[in-house]
Amino acid sequence: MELFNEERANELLKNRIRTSDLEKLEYNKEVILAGWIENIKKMGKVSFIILKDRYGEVQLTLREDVIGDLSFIDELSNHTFLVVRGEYIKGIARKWKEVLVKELYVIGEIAQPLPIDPTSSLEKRLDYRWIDLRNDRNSFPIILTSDFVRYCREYFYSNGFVEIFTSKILGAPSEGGAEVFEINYFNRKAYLAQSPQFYKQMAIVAGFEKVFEIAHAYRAEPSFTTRHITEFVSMDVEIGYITSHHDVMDLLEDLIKYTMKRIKEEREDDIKKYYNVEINVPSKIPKIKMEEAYEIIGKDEIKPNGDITPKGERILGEYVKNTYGEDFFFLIDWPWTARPFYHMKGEPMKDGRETTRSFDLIFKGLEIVTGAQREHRYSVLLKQVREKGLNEENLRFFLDFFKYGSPTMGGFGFGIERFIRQLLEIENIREVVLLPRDPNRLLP
Ligand code: AMO
Repeated sequence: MELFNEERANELLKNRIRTSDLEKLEYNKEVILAGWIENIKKMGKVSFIILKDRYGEVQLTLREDVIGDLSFIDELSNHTFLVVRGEYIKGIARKWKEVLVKELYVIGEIAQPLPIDPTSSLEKRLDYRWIDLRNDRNSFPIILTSDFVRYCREYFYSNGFVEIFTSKILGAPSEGGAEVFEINYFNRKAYLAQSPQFYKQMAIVAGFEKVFEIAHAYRAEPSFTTRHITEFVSMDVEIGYITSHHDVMDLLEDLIKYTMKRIKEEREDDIKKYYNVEINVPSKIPKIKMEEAYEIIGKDEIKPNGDITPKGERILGEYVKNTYGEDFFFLIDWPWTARPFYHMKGEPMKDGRETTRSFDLIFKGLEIVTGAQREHRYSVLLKQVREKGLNEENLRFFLDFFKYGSPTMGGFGFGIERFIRQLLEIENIREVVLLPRDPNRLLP
């Protein structure tokens, strides 16, 4: 049998079905399948190939009395891409559906040997991500991310949101000077957006009432942790005419409940199969004030500016799980010293420390969202810029947004990779990303 015939292979590909489509077919039908070889078993006059595509696996049975000499099998190896025509038969294999091959062509040859195997380190797997992701467990977080983003869009579109696309090339850093990538923009300094913060707020000033954006954000985060990448997908929301940050939390809680329900409906079995994790749709997301949190975690887990350590987040996560049985909670009313200038100030703490109308959402002990009511009053905002010791001129364009009137507003930034990581209880955030970027990793 000739293994290479581009014209015939292309002809077959036009009528190709997915391996999972076999479920809907009756036996003895002719089918055309394509995919890569997962395994080859040579047995003499009858041989077997396990063919895999994104949707499943099928056993190809090759019989000498049907297609002649089988010696061509020696030229095939695992991961060779094939297209085959054959008959869907009621085979004897229990694990696989079976197709008796009538025609078989190679559509993609492989270089030997394969550079990775299931025991390879994460770094090595990421070097050869395109092969790594042929594995169903490894590709699942990417597919789940796609589902999750779709559920979010369902929610936003059915609740009157406008999807916006803000520029990722900025004239001034969007979240302060540290951790910003500087770029050369026609011999001027520009910066990659750390978040769409300023522009989503501008959209609200411009009269849009509810906006969202799902897009990359960039942070020159030099730390090598399992929860930071230099390029992440931020789901940003901003809404107008709010009365406090609690209105923003109500929206986020509703979004979490909706999307967790959709994940449970459509993906519970796969999540169990690949990651052995249960999906708990929250019934009520508890709120803990920062000043209460300080008492729960103890002094060692509080940073000088009033922020808390990752260990502090985990302690609180366990406290909430034990007290309320929930995986999510809001950590609210953060001290002014730990929040950016654009957050609106709130009621002082018992000890007189200034707070902000802000929150984080913690999921299984890790921050996945930051949000707040924004300061929309021009003179107060200007005062806050000065209080933080920031360069007023660099922020002039942003301050100007508020000079000509503005509604009250608030919103949040939601780290999609962090959410998926926590949901599947994956060790390293890089495993959730198609092509993660970190200080060492620029290729592939
Ligand atoms: P913040 O800086 O807390 O807030 O970012 C929001 C969320 O984005 C995710 N995130 C990251 N994920 C992976 N790698 C990183 N390096 C990384 N940095 C941030 C986290 C985090 O909770 N403008 C505000 C949001 C707002 O107030 O609307 C902001 O950017 O999940």
